Amino acid sequence: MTFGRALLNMAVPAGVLAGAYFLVPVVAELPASLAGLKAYGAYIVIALAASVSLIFRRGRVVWALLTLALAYASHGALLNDALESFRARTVFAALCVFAPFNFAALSLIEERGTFNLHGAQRLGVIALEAIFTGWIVFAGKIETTEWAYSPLYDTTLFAASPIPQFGLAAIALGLVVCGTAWCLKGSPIDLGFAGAVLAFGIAMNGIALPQVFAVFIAAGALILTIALLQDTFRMAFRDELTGLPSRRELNERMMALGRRYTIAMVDVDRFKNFNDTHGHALGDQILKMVARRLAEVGGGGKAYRYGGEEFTVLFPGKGVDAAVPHLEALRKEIADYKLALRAAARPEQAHSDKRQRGAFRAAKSESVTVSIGVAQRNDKLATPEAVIKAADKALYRAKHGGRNQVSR
Ligand code: GH3
Ligand code: MG
Ligand code: MG
Repeated sequence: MTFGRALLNMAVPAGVLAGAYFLVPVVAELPASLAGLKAYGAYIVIALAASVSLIFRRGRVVWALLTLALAYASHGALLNDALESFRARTVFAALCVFAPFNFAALSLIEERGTFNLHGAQRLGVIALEAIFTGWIVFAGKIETTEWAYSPLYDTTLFAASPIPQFGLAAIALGLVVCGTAWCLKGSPIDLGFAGAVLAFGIAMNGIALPQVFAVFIAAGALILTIALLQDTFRMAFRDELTGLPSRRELNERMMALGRRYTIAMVDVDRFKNFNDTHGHALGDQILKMVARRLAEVGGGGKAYRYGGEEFTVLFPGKGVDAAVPHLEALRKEIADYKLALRAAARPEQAHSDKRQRGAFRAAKSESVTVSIGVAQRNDKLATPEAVIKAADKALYRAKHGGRNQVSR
């Protein structure tokens, strides 16, 4: 993920939080006839968000929304006495710790849907958190609650916040974990979890003002919904294995081309052989390597996975002569790449002596080549489909000419 794209992605949760900030005074001024909206607005947003998550089978988002819903319900049911009673203090502290924990845990686990054993386990964890909190309240474990409120550091820095330092630390940690998961996996949903932690933190900090609490809990649910939609969009238009834009995006892009463009079809040479010899997993590695090179092709070219081991590179506004040098560079770069085969793939070598094994490993590397066919739009080839056909014919010539070459 590039830095620019990361910033662009962060604009979504930042924008929702900014919107929430400006919505708070509006909600505070709502007339009495709209009191229901004040009280139930957050539930409406959460319910809508949950419906979308269930339709798209994003269990992780469902559990995150349940966490927000429980926080909001606790506020209505338990926290109305300005955090003075033992019960309110206990529930508040538990929420401050468990909610960020849930978001962080959800950012780390894999998507496994909602209504299955995995979902039951996740629901079980949330239920345990609620039972534990209830037990402290009903068993009157005052020391435990007071312990949660005891400061970690002797500072007055956070004195203005009702959130105990313990909870602030949990929220900060939750932000770091979700943010790191996002950086590592690049899924907008993990960024959504980070945004939801922040929204939750602001809501808890504003617990004394019901409108702040409601608006920011709703903001958390909205952030999660948008993240989920972004993730779904990404799945539709990105190829999962290589991360390149998919054929669907290529088709859309082709509809919007001008009068001058060049299309290249790229096909991995003897790839069936490679798969048969080294297995599909290594074949996938090769496709990823080829895709990485393709993604960085120069000359304004944009690469797509056409299907299987075939790729398309579009050069909008460019003729063949301008595109070919970049395709030649690409072809050479791929041919020069050596994929080291892992020792684990050859267990019979595991016990041989180290030096010999090292020498063997160095000798055992694989490389692949690609053939490229290229054509530009002209009066005879007036549609993208015709240009692709011509590029395919050129690719056929490259294969017959001995592969590992660019043909036009
Ligand atoms: P040529 O040089 O003529 O292109 O030979 P080829 O073997 O590459 O051509 P062919 O089209 O017959 O074989 C394509 C092979 O690509 C078939 C399949 O094994 C492999 N393949 C297609 N998609 C994938 C994929 O996603 N992963 C892996 N590992 N292999 C794939
Ligand atoms: Mg092929
Ligand atoms: Mg091939």
